[in-house]
Amino acid sequence: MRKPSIIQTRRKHSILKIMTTSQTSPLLLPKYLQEDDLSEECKKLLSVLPKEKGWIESNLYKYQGFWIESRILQGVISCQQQFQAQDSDIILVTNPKSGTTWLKSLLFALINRKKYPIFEQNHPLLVKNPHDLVPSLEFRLYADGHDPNLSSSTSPRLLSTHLPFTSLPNFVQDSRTKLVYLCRNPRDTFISMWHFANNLRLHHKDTTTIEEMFDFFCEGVVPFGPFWNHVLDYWKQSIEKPNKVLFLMYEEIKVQPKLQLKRLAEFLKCPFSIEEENQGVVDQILRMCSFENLSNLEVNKNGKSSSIGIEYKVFFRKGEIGDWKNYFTKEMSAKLNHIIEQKLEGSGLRFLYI
Ligand code: PAP
Repeated sequence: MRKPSIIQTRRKHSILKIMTTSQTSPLLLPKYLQEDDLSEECKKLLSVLPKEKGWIESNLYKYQGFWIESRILQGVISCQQQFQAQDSDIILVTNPKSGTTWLKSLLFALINRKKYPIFEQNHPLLVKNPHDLVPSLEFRLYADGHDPNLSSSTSPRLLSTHLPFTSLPNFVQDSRTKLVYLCRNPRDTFISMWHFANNLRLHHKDTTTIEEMFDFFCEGVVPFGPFWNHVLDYWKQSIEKPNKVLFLMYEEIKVQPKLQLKRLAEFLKCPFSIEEENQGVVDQILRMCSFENLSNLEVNKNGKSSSIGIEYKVFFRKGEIGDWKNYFTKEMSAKLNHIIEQKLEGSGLRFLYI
């Protein structure tokens, strides 16, 4: 007989925890996690979706094969129904905690380098958080269920999503919209997610352990997970449609930043000229978007998102490769090695520096 999965064995335990955390006032939660203003359609759907313990909010729900928090579901459905992609759109896609904030800043600086010379006083990246410059479809633009009317936005529109490939709005798949996918090794992604969730969960009295959340991660029960399906679907698309999907890795950008930024620029058809290279524009962009620079800006140290109600500083922790080594036990490492081997087999994809 098959051993009961961690999900089954912990279900009873989860329900008890959910009851405890749901007693906390929703007013203490970040705005985007408050469930009280969900549409009736969304509430109805939630009542029939499979449910598990959430990382930040009480619950995660399984929708179209991936796990999602209730409030985000509304934004997902709305953008799936209403978003009309344009051929010139550029959409950044990531698993949460794969370096989204960093790549948003790089994309914005790169695409707008003529309009906003790098490091010029009042450059938007020096006074705004990258999430406000490259808005998320499901967290931001469609979060309240309404069509935000993006028709007047300047082209190219820079947007982002955490949606798995198969759940992207049809228009995105059918158009010439470019997708920039950023992947990070699962160990650091998990640790980053663990810290992020702890930060936002501080308001609840919760005693979730790292081992428990690690087991959920391995089972695929993590926002927008399973992690593997997310990464592998975009990996395959990047091989099949190299002009539509660019697959980048956090670790590669860390190790060869110039090379990867130039790759990104070429993919987006805005390569650096020799003149720009001689003037040091590539280095300037990398410096402006570095962890050191962004995390020390006033907006990112003390600012807060008005739309999603989260302090920007939670998006900047360490920004390093290999922090997982400070947390993983030998058992966790062996378990993840085994899963990685199984999941990536035959795909040609390899996680770096793990
Ligand atoms: P999101 O998917 O919720 O938007 P995301 O930006 O992907 O979050 O995750 C934040 C991670 O990116 C943090 O990683 P850590 O927890 O391992 O430290 C954060 O430190 C890292 N990060 C943010 N900005 C940068 C940057 N400029 N360079 C490198 N890493 C960064």
